[in-house]
Parts: sequence; structure tokens; C-alpha cells
Amino acid sequence: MKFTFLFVFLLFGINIYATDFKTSKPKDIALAPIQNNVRNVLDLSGMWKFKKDSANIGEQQAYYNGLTNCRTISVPGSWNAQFDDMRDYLDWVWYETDTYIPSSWKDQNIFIRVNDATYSAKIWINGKPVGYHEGCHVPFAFDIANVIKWDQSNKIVIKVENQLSPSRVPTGNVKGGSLASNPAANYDFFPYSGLNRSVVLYSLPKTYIQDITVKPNYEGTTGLLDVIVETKGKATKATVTISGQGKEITVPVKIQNNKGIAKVKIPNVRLWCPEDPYLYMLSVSLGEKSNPKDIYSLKTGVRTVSTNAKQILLNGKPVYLKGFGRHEDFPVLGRSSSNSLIVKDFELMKWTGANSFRTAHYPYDEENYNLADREGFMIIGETPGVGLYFSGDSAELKARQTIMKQYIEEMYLRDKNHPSVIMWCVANEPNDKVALGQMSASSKEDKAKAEAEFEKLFTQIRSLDDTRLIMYVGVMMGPINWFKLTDVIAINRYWGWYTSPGSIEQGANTLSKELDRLYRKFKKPCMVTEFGADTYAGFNAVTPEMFTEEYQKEFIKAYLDVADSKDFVTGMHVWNFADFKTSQSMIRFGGYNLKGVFTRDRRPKMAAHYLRSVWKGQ
Ligand code: GCB
Repeated sequence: MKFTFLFVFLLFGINIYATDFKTSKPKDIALAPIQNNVRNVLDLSGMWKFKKDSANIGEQQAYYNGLTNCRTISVPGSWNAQFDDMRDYLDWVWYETDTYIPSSWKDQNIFIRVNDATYSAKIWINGKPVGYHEGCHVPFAFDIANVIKWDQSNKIVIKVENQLSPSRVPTGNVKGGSLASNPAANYDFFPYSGLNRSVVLYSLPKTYIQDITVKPNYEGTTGLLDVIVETKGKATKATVTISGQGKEITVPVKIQNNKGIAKVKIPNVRLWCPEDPYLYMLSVSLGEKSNPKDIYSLKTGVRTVSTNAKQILLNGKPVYLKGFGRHEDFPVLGRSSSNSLIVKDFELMKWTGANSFRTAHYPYDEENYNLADREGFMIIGETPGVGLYFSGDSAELKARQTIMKQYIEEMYLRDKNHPSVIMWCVANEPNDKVALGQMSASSKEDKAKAEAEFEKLFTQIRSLDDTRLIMYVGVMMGPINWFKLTDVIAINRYWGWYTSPGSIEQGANTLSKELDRLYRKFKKPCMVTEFGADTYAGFNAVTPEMFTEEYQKEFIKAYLDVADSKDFVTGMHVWNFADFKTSQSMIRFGGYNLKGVFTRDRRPKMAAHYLRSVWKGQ
């Protein structure tokens, strides 16, 4: 009897929990909040209240009604970087801020958008449960109209934690790897936690444009855009307007079942490319153009991306990717956003002559993509799928696959209209072994299963996007056959660093032979997405020696020379743009990966000058 009661209570309790905290709908992040006549944005960046909850008692003690005995934190910001006593802390914390909402927002849809809560977040507004989201470096949004108070301040409380687990992506606390690190992340960057990006409130009209997808193409000199408009609420028509080159083209769209497509033709189209990153303004108005229910505008470019057997083609012409794998990482900021840092990094990349970068190992703050569109940088947009493996415990694998599918959808929805994004990278160094550093191969059966699971992610992204190239990045000694799935063979290689240490010549030889083998087998363009050497700035030697600036320069030179000797190599990305923080481990001096060609505070090492001489001829 007692047990039945307990069972019913638990079931009921779980039910309430599940329904009170909605999970976010990826479609709600498709369009970044903007300010115009009919839409509003309220940025909540600033000083928030903050409280650690190591015993996880906050919900029981109703912290969501207001935090007491708390400290102050900057949002955006990573708590590990702001508080020295919380550097390695990854468990529960609470954030709180208060805000008025303008009364002019009454009778509108009102949403909260969190641009990154690493790793999971639960939101309450005015003590009422709003929503729950898992996953890092991708935004999520919730409709909050029913919990808002007018003419008084609203209390927004967010509980976050960043526990490392084999059921999460990126993975952590995976048993069986040979390299221990603290915190036990199974990836080589620090698990910076918390509200790393801004939190905003925004209003949308009752009937609104929920998503716009631009699929660019051209024939001869005519640009051909498919503009897919998706709406919420009752609407039967919309207008798509493209402006650019002093002209305006307007196409009416019939909306049926909340969806419509405009086929736009742009005569004498000006194509987007790094040398001339021309952007058109695309504007969609819903309803009558003279009195629209909603308006959304975004900048976009017209370009195509394809391959032949040896090269990546942008607008049908070969393009060579010169650039870097980067990280969002800086002293004090941790992994949090700073527009000054984004501008600085772009300026330095331009100074080296780079034309591209990969968002290793997660989608970056959206301003990176806006700036890349404007400055003509080509982006390989990567999911947070790092440390991915497709074997071991099946419940954990299922959880990883679920979050990966969510990441792919969220990344695609957020970034799909940027002409700068030319490729999607499904994962960095996915493996069929249980953990990075574990050398024993899994059984043949396990390998086949792993490949089938990995292929599902490729199928998903290909079904979403047929306007970009799809690839993943292969690890040293990883499964070769998986390259059959990709458009471009991308490899991370450290021959002459992690193997044959101290011998650049041997390393370059191994690379050369391997590239030839890969090309012979797959006949696809190849690129090296990572290569580099840890380098302590100011450490020098007459004869290059590991960790000196000379060794890094010679290492990079040798790899670039190998690439130059092969016409099927379509790009070289140095690892890394700048030194970055990692967990502590035997191979990370001071808890840093020092493979940057710039220091963590953005001073050039010898290799940066060398790259400038090669890529810019200066
Ligand atoms: C890799 C990883 C990257 C590491 C790098 C290194 O292959 O993709 O996350 O930081 O090697 O320096 O070891």
C-alpha cells in the first residue's frame, strides 16, 4: 500500500516536473532577434547575482524565488575564469537578474533567448518554471509571455551545471583513455562553464516569421535564390525583397500551411567571394507590404560551393583554404564572447593572409559569422562533436547520438544563411575506439556498428543542406573508411610532434606518403585541418628543437611544402591560431596548449611572421 502510494506520487511528481519545464524547440532559434518597427530586443548582459550550489539543494530551498548570500558575476562570462576558487568547479550554480519589460511589448509574443549555457540550464521567471535545455555553444529560446509581470521588475533565475559525462557531447569522464587530465574532459580545451554568451529577451508580433532559409545558386550571370519562409499564426501572403547594387527585386509569396517559397532572380548578380564579399539585403514582410504583420531582414550572399576530384570550388573556381583552427578562449573571458576580441582575431588573421578558419570545436558566437560574411572569410562550421566515439555502453551512445542530432539541427538553423559558411564539419576526430588515447581496436562488429551510427549524422546534415560541403575531421590512426562519407578529406596530423618527436623531416615524409595513399584510395580533395607544434614564446634555439619558435616555424614550413607538392591538397589550417587553456595534464605545460602562432594574449610568434610571408608575400 505504502509502495503504491510512493509509486503514484513519484509518477505524478515526475510528470509535473516534465511538463513544467518545457524543452526548447530548435525552430525558435532560427532567426536571431533583431530590432525594427515590429520586433524588439532587450539585452540582459551585465552584472548578475551568482551562487554556487555544490550540494544541489537550490531547488528544494526555492532559490528560484531569489538568491541570497550571493556574489556578482558578469554575463556573458565563464565562471571558471572570473572566480579563481571555482576554476575547476563544474557542478550546479545559480544566476539571477531582474528587469522591467516595456509595456509596449504587451500583446506580443515574448521570448527569452540564451545564446550559450554550458552545459545544461533550467530557467525560472518570477518563480515559475520556464524551460530546460541541454547542450553547449548553441542558443535556445522559450516563450515566456505567460510568466511576465507588467509595470514591475521580473526575476529571471537560471540554474546551470557543466558536469563531464560519457553521455554528453563533448564527452568527459570517459574511462579507458591513457591520458588523465583534471578536470577530466576528453577533449583538449578547458571546460569553461556557465552563461558564456548573452541572454536576451525579445518580442515578436502575434503573427510572425519563424524561419527564413536562403538557398543560393546562379546560372550564367543570373543569381537564383530560393527563399523559404516559415510562419507562425495566420498569414496567407508575404513579400520577399532583395536589395543590392542599387536595385530592388520584389517577389510575392503565397503562404500555405505556414510555409511559402520565393524564387528570386537577380540579373547581373554580384557573387560573394573572399576578394569581393558582396552582401545583399534580404527582407521579408508578412501580410500587406504597406501594413506588414512582421518584418525580418538579414544580409546574405550569392555563391556556390562544390568540388572536383582535386579542389574545393567556390563559384566554380578553385579556392585554397589558408587559415587556422581557432578557439574561443582568452584570459579572464574564458570562453565568453567579446566583440573586441572577435575584431582583434579577424584583424590578426587578415594580417597573416588567412582566408578561412574552422570553428573548432563548437559553433562560435554569431558575430564571428556576421563579420566573416562582411570580411570574406570562409568558415568550416563545426558541431560540438569532439571526443565522439561510437562504441561502449549503449545507453551512453544513445544519449550522445540524441544530443548530436540536436546540435546538428541547432547549428544548421542558426548559421544556415551565412555565405561565409562553406562547409559543415559533423565532428572532430570521431573514433570507433572507446576513448582518445586507447589503442586497442574494437571488434569488427563494433566497428561496423560505429560506422553505421556515424553515418546517421551525415545523412541528417545532408538532408538539411544541399548547398554546402559536408565533412568531418579524421584523427591520426583513426578509421579510414569513414572518409567515403565526406566531400573533402580532412585530417589532423602531428607526425614530427606526437610521433617521431624532434624529427620534422620524418614527420613531413610520413605526411606526404599518407596524403598520397588517401588520395589514391578516395580521389577527393584533401586538406590538413590541424598541424602544429607546442611553442613557448621567447624560447629559441639555433638548431630547431621542440618547443622553440624555430621548431614551430620549420614544422609549419615543412607541412606547407608537402601540401604545395600535391595538386589535390585544397587547404591547410594551422593548429592553432592562438595558445589556449586546457585541463591540467602531463602534456599540457601550465594547463595550456601552446600550439598557437599567437600567444594567448595575441602576440605573434616567429611562425605568425612566417605565415604572413607565405600567405601574404610580405
Ligand atoms: C587534435 C585535436 C585538438 C588538440 C590537438 C593537439 O587533434 O583536434 O583539439 O588540441 O590535437 O594539440 O593535440
